[in-house]
Amino acid sequence: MTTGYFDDVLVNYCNSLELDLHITFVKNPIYDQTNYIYSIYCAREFLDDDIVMLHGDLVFEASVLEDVVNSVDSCMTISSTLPLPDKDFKAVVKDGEIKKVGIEFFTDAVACQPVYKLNKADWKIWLDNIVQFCESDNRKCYAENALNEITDKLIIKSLDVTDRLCSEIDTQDDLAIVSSKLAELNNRTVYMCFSTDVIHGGHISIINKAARLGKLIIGVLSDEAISSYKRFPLVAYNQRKTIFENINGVYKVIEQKDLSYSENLRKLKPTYVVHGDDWKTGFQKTIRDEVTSILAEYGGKLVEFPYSNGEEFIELDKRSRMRLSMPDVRRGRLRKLIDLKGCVSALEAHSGITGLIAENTTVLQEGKTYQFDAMWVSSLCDSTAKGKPDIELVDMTSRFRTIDDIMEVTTKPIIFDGDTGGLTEHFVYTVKSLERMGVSMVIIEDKTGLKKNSLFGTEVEQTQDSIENFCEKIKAGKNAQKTSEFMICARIESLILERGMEDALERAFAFAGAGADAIMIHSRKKDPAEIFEFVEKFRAKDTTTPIVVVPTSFNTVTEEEFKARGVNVVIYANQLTRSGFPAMQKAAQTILENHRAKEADDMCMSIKEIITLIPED
Ligand code: SPV
Ligand code: MG
Repeated sequence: MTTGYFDDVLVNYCNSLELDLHITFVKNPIYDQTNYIYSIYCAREFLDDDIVMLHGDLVFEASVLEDVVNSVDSCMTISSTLPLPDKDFKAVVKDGEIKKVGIEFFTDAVACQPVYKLNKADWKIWLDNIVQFCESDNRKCYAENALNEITDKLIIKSLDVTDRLCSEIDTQDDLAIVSSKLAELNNRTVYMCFSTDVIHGGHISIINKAARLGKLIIGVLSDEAISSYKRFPLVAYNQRKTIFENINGVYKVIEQKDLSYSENLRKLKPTYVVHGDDWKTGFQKTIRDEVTSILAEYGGKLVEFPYSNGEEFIELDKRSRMRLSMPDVRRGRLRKLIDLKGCVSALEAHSGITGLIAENTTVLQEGKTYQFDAMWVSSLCDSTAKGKPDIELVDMTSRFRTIDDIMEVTTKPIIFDGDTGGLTEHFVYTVKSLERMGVSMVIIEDKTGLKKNSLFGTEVEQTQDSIENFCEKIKAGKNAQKTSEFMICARIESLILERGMEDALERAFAFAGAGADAIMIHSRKKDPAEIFEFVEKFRAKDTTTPIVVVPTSFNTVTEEEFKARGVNVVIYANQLTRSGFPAMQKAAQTILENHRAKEADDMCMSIKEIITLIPED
C-alpha cells in the first residue's frame, strides 16, 4: 500500500483492523510534489507479480473486485451506463480493449475507474515505462500517461461494471452521491432457494457470493416439494431451516412451498435472484423462465454462478440415496409421506426393472414435477410374472425374493399385497419378516379359503372372513411388529362380493378399532359412486385412519379428486404388467410372422435406451 499524506493515520487504521493480511506500506516521501506514478515507482520492488491495482479513494461493491480478481485477462473497470464525467478518468475503448486512459478524452470514450487486474507480463511493460518516466523526472503526471504510450504492446480488456457502485470520492458532492448509493445498496435483497438437505462446501461458497450482493433471504423448499422433485429429504424442513439460519451471511430464512418461485418472488420482490447456471437446460428450465419473467415485472435481476457438482458432492448425494434404501430409513417413510402430502400414489412393481421405472419416472408439468411416492408389490402381478394364477400359490419365500429384487435397486417405500394374510399363526411371521425387510405396509383382505383375484368379483366362489376372525388377525399382526412405523391395512371386500355398503362400513370401523393402520376399500365397478359413498360415510365418523383405493376399474378419478374426498393412498395396481406383457406378446408374434426381427424393431426400445434405465452402480 503506497502512502503519503496522513501516512501515520492510514497505517494505524489498517493495523487496528487486525486483518489476516500482511500489508507492506511504502511511503512516497515527496507525495506533495509528485503524482502516484512516483508512488508506484517507490514500491516497484514489491510488484514483481500479477497485480490488482486501485486508487485509495475508490468505493465499490465487493462483486466488482471479485470480477476483477477473477478476470483471466488484464482488465480495467469501465461503465457503459454512467454518463461521461467531466473531471474523472475516461477510457477510449476499441473492440473491448483499453486504448487510452485520462481525464482529457471525450471522443469514443466511456467512464472508467482505475481498478486494474494486470497479468505479470502486461504489468512489466507498463511498469518499465513508469520507471522510464520517473527516471526522466516525469513524476507529476498520472501513471496512465505512461500506459497510453504503450497500449499497442499489451492487452487490457474493459470490464463493464454497468451501474454497480464503483466511484471515487474527491469532493463533498462525490461523497453525497456515494453515500446515497451505499444506502440503496444496504436495501438490496437477494433470494436463493435451496432444496438440499446435505449442505456442502459448494453451497457455502455460493451463499458467500450471494450475500455480497445484498441481504440474503434463503427460501427453504418444503418437504413436500422436495419429495415430489427428487427424493424424500433425510433432514426435515424445520431442521433444514435452522441450519440455514445459522450460516454466516444469511439474513432470513423462509419456506418455499413449491418448486415455482412465484409466490415468494411476488411477496419479497428481491433485487437479485441467485442460482447455479445448471438450470438453463433440463426440467428446471421452465422454473427459470418463470423467474426471469417475474423479475422483469419489477426490474429484479437474475445472477447465475457456475454450478459446481464436484465428485465429492455427487458422492454425498449417492450416500444419501443409499441411506434412503436402508430398511430403517425406508420403512417409516410411507407414514411420513401420507402426513406430508395428504394423498400419496403407488405404482405396481414386480421386478427390479419395474421397481426402477416406479422409482425414476418423473414428469414435469407447469413448473411442477410428479413422481410416484411408493411401490405396490401386487399378488396379481407377482404371480403373473411367474406365470402362475393369483391364488396365493406363489409362496411367501418367493414373494419376499421379489421384494428383495426391488429393494436392491430402489429407495421408495413399499406396500405389500399380503392377500388374505394366510393363517393368523403364519401372518405374525409375515409381519415380522416384512417389517425387518423395511416394507412400510402390508394390505390383507378379509377373505378366507382359496383366494381368487377380486376383479373376478362374484363370478367365482370366494368366502369373506368373519369380522371377529379378521379382527383377531389384525390384532395378532399388530402385536407381532416391533416398530411403530410398520402399517397393517385392512382391505374390505364387501363391495366386490356385493354384500352392501352397510357391511363394508361395519367392517371398516371394526377393523380400525382392532388396530388397522389403514383401510382399503375395493370395488370393481367403473362408476366410482360406491367408493365415494364409502369414503364419505367413513370419514363422517373417522377423520384420521388413512383410506386406500385401487382405481383399476374406476380409473377416471384423478388423484386430486380422491384427495379432496379424503382418500390417502392411490394404488395403480397392475398397469406395468398390463402394458408390458401385451407388448412382449406382440413382438413375439411379429417375429414369428416375418421369420426375422426387423419388423419388430419399431416396437422395441433401443439397446441404448434400455441400458440407461439401469443405473451404473
Ligand atoms: C393385486 O394387485 O394383486 C390386488 C389388487 O390385489 S386387485 O387385483 O384389484 O385385486
Ligand atoms: Mg392381490
